[in-house]
Amino acid sequence: MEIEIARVDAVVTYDSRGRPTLDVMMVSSNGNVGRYASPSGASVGVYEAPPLPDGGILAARKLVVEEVNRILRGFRYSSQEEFDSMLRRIDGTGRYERLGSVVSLGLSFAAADLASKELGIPMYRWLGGPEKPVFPRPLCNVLGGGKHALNRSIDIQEILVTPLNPPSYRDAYVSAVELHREVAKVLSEKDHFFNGGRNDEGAWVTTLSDEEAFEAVWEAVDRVRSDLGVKFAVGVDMAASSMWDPNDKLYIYRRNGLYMDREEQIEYVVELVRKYGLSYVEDPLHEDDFPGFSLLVKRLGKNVLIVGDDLYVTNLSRIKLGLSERAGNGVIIKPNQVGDITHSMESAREASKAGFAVVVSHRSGETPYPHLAHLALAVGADLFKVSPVYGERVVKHNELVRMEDLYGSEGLKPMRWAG
Ligand code: 2PG
Ligand code: MG
Repeated sequence: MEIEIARVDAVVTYDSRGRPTLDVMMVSSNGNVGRYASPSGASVGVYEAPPLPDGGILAARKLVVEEVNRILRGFRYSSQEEFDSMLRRIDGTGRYERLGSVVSLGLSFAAADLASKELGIPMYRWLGGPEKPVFPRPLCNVLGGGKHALNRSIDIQEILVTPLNPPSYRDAYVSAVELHREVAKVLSEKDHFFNGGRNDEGAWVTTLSDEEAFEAVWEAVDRVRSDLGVKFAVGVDMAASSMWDPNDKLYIYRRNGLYMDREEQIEYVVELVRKYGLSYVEDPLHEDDFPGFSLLVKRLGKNVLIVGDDLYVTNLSRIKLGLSERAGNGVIIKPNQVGDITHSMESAREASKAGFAVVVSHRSGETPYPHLAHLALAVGADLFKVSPVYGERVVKHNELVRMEDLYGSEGLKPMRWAG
């Protein structure tokens, strides 16, 4: 079945951090409406597609309401690939340098939303997912620092948890919310300055040191385990590109006052993993250090996921390079890093074919759309990296809970690497 576009429109709105984005609206000739607004990052990889065209957000809107609307009026598509290849033709640069990802991803997801409404099927089915999918596990930021907390909390950007034994997405999500709440209780006991403050993603911020923060999270994990019987794996996003000073070739831990060269950073990561029983480490090294990632896989990769975010920026050619060098054993998929759904799905499939774990992830500045949840189901993601609280995140977890209730599930993805 073909979907015929009657009209495309866009309104300048704001993401959860108050940065401008575009709420894109696509209307079919049958009168259905698809919508989406692209999110934004704070720890942005240098190889990401640019979010906005020259001229900023107003130029982005002008592009949609004038040029794109003119070209897409009357355009028909019967698959996401067909729509996204049209999008690439309109852009003409190969990486959305002219449109920017706010425009391209806004259109790509609006087209997917529209198609699922036209066909009366959930979006993950439109994207080729099975009727009854295997669900990812939630991977939730509970204690945060780095750029998401104005560098006034811990130096490590995120301490993350993932529930190991709940049988359903609903139970897994509920236990992650419980854990998030328990972390606050522990912080109010241990950190006299704790005032309930949270960062961009709703993770708690603290004046404790990085190491004390790990202790606090483990304390909360132990309590939830004895109260509810739920076990958790604990991990980190070091977001090391944000710490890296390319001139001095040092990683800078601003609050702890530490400076580490590459070898020291590697040893520090290994030490953290061993000392705090970490099962997940994202971006332990900066975005160009493919060999460093390979080294960490050799040393830790049997029981620990070493995941590239800024390293790969969801880009298929960078991922191919990393797969051949085993630079990591997991990859972050953030659709706005490459600007359309098709490219994101190709990257996820390629990585998962090579045995890499696929982690579909939110951005720190999000929008209140659930669509990312459908991408995770369609690619059979292992983990769904979205904070457990704040409306723009909750809506994504709730979508998975709803899909599980409505269409059933083949269970949750196994945690191959945890322990
Ligand atoms: C990350 C993300 C999400 P940002 O680094 O993984 O947590 O942050 O969107 O700021 O890049
Ligand atoms: Mg990251």
